[in-house]
Amino acid sequence: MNLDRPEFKWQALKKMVERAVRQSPILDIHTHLYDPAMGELLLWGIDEMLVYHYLLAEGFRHIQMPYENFWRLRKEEQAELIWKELFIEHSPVSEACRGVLTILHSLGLDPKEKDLPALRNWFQQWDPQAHITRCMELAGVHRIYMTNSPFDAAELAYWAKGWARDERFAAALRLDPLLLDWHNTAPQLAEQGYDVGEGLVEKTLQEIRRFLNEWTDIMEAHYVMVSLPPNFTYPSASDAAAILEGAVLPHCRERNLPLALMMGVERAVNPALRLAGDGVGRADLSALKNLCADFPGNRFLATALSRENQHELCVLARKFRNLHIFGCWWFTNTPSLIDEITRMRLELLGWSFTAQHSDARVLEHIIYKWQHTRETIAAALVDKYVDMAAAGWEPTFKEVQRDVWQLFGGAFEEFLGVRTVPEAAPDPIDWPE
Ligand code: HDL
Ligand code: ZN
Repeated sequence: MNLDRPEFKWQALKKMVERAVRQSPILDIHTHLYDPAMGELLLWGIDEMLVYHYLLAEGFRHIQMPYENFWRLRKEEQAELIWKELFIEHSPVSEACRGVLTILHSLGLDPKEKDLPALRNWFQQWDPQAHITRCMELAGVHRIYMTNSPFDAAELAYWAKGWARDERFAAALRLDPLLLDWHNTAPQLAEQGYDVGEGLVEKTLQEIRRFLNEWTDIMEAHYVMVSLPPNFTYPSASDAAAILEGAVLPHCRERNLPLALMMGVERAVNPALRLAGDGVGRADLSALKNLCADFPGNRFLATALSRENQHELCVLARKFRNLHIFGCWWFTNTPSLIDEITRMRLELLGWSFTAQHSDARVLEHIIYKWQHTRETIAAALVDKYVDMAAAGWEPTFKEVQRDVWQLFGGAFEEFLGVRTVPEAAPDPIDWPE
């Protein structure tokens, strides 16, 4: 028996690391959640959880009806079908299924409850504000970064009215239509009063910068973001490259904002699945390398959707200190890949990365995505600290707290150059021993 294994010789160290990971506050730097003042945009409750596009993709593997027939069903009917196929007739083994179990269990509900209407009644009793606070407390999340699009009609209606912001919800300015579909987006900017023509001449690029400045101010955006297809290249003669060079990157330098590149998503691989129809492709990371090298005055956040990109992404982060990599995004947000990717990052980058973002689309998602991530990352960190201890370097609890906070928001704050944890939150490393 190897008494050097954590469960024996390093029992105290193992428990200390698990406690620090369990307790750490979290900045959730990319989600699709919204400030509670944005009403119906913030999804929550059992039906939204069950029609989450991750579960729809898995449910469609059992549901034989034509896709269009499914889409014509009411949301409650869609949820009933998913519940039947993935939780009653099959054990809920997938990560997204287990997520529903974790949420129900954390909220004190019985995950083996067969009666969906009873669960529905339970959620409907909650006041949204109280439910948000409860979910954030259960998840240990101190700040939620939204994905805010000035091209989304539903969202525009709220920005037009304005409201007293909930400081727990920070904004990020999403630019996919501007960079990836300029031909159809130019008229939208023109309608909003920007003097843009189809040609990306200097006047148009200046007007795009005015658009970016105004939306950065309206949203109080903390970073700018775009998702990119696997075949995105830079440099190139594309509209995206011209708009990046002539407007977005100068804007980010002027406003001291990082640009987040989310690489390797192939949209609408199966359009019939709607939001569940996007796929993954290995991205050409030379685009990221060239952007980091050509624009040393810009800071880049980056995450890659393909497992095959992860090692190259780590090595790029070693080469460019204006690059900060984050998260196990979407199809890599599974225990086996979070474990593999996090260990790779710790071994190549130390603490200078952000381990995870939830990508939550439904409020309760933050409960499962962060509980599962904390479990997986704690196991990896125990091994790493045991390795250090075995070489004579045993950490104090405060050192572990400091390190863990780096992975869950501290490194991101350093990269942003600002403390973003709300003042009301406890100082991330001032916990009781
Ligand atoms: O482009 C993105 O931000 C992705 O996260 C998509 O929204 C995707 O549908 C998703 O929710 N992934 O988790
Ligand atoms: Zn997302």
